Amino acid sequence: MQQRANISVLPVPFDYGAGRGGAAHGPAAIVEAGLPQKLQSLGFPYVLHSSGYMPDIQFDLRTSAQMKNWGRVLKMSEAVAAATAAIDAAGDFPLILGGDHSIAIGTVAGLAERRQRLGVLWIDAHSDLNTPQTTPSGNLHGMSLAAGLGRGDPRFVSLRGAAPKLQPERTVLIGARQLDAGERQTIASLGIRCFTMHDIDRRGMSEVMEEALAILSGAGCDGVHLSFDIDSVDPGEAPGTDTPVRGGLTYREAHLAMELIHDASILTSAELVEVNPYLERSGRTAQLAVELIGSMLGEKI
Ligand code: 4U7
Ligand code: MN
Ligand code: MN
Ligand code: MN
Repeated sequence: MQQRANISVLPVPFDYGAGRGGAAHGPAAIVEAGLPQKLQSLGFPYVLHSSGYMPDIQFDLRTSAQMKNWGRVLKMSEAVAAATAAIDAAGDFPLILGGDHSIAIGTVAGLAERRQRLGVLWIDAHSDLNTPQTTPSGNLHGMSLAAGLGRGDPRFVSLRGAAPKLQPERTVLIGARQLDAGERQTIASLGIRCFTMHDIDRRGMSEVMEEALAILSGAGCDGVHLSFDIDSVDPGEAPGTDTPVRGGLTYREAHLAMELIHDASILTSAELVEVNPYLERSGRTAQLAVELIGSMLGEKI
């Protein structure tokens, strides 16, 4: 991102897209772990939005086996899309704090409003490419990237108008290590670039990120969104998350990825999702989130 841009921090206290509760408290945990102080110490002007833009979803009980709590996810997505689009239109850098990863249905829809060639860097143990037809769980946080790419229920796919919001050639995955059969098929048939943990093991994070960033730099993007799922990091470092998968990014690999993203100067927005402070006592996962945001903004450790 451009140095000195105004950062607009949008909390999304929402967890009905995940299989259990707790991630709704992620934004508060990340703020309490020192995000404002971090932004200040790095010299970024910032505003911290309240969650007052979120609609009342308590009594929306619309649900199905294939899309659990879809009514609540839809209402949240509409509000998040509107808030994200407004921040982007104002020329600020949207920094969205999740919440479970279903919030990306909203953020991507909001960003795509002004950016028809939006690139996305999806750092995650998973690919979140399930649809209501392929999902093994019915949890919408496993379907958010699919929705952005135009796959799934039309109410999500066409949120705020035109679909698809994303194109496969501007979509890059990093850190994948738990892909469902239907997701593998989608990656292959759409030709999405997916750097798995195997690739990172063999080639090293530095080379993998270099290639990933070169793909996005050369893809004619009119913006690049980072969607960082904290479960990409190894559960030893990031235990406070709903769907941990062993064999993840080390502390240093995660930071290096963020540092290289900063150095490429291509980001126009970012989100950090899936921190669930209910699953640990130490607060180390939220602390890690703050540190990683620091590296994304130019801190070198
Ligand atoms: B996350 C899963 F089956 N693929 O669809 C599913 F393994 O946002 C997990 O990346 C999804 O954390 C994880 O339920 C969603 C499962
Ligand atoms: Mn995810
Ligand atoms: Mn994940
Ligand atoms: Mn998860």
